[in-house]
Amino acid sequence: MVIPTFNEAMNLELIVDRLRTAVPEADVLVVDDNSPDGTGDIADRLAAADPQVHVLHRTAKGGLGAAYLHGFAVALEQGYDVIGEMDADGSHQPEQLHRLLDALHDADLVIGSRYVPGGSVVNWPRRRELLSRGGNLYVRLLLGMGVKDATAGFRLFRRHTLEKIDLASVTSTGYVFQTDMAYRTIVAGLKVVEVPIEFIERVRGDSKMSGQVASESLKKITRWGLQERRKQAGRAVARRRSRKVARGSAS
Ligand SMILES: Nc1nc2c(ncn2[C@@H]2O[C@H](COP(=O)(O)OP(=O)(O)OP(=O)(O)O)[C@@H](O)[C@H]2O)c(=O)[nH]1
Ligand SMILES: [Mg+2]
Repeated sequence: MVIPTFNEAMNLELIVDRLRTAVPEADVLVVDDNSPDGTGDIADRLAAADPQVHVLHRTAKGGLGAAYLHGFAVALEQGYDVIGEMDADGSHQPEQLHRLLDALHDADLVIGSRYVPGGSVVNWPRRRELLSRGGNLYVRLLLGMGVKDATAGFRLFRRHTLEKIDLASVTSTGYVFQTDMAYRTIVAGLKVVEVPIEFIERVRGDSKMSGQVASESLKKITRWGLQERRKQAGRAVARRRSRKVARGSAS
């Protein structure tokens, strides 16, 4: 499980302990962007005490996507067959990870989803939920993707899924990274399965959600959506042409 952290000193130890207790066979890789609050030192202490906990120190805050890409590269190199994502702030409950593991036998990517039946969000102000639901609706409409919670960050990838996606070409740094990865998985012809989870708003520490992160999402999703429409239009024209050719050669 890759856990990206930026200023999570108040959360990291508890979440790693919960994860190691809930799923003892899971190894943990904390990817810290040189947090000024000392999260990296806490991660080092946890790693020194537990051989299944590892830390990747990065030099500066580079965004969630960049941290995950770095973590994935390390996990792939180490030979892991299943590589997961989870937030450090307690929003994703390690005790529910088994739900994702159970679904993995029939999936290339499993998403812990707030918006499938049985999924829920605890303690979000109405505005925040509307923003998240609106964002997901926009993604579904523009990209024509069936995924209900494309922005969710509690996930399990099979190794071959990450190998099939061209990770070197992923440039999304903020939270749009999640949508980007789900979209690429589907475009690669692989299977995405959503399982319901209960998402709990962070209790301690500050959110890293910002206007810049939100506007990166909006811009990228709009661009991909337009590209998708152009591709669909291109395919329709090609189909019409080939029908004409077929008719022409038949007469
Ligand atoms: N390494 C690294 N981790 C990050 C960065 N930005 C966010 N994170 C981590 O990514 C996870 C999700 O970030 P949050 O701030 O909780 O974002 P969020 O869940 O959308 O926002 P809230 O709902 O307000 O908590 C947390 O574990 C953060 O510490 C970053 O630039 N670098
Ligand atoms: Mg959070």
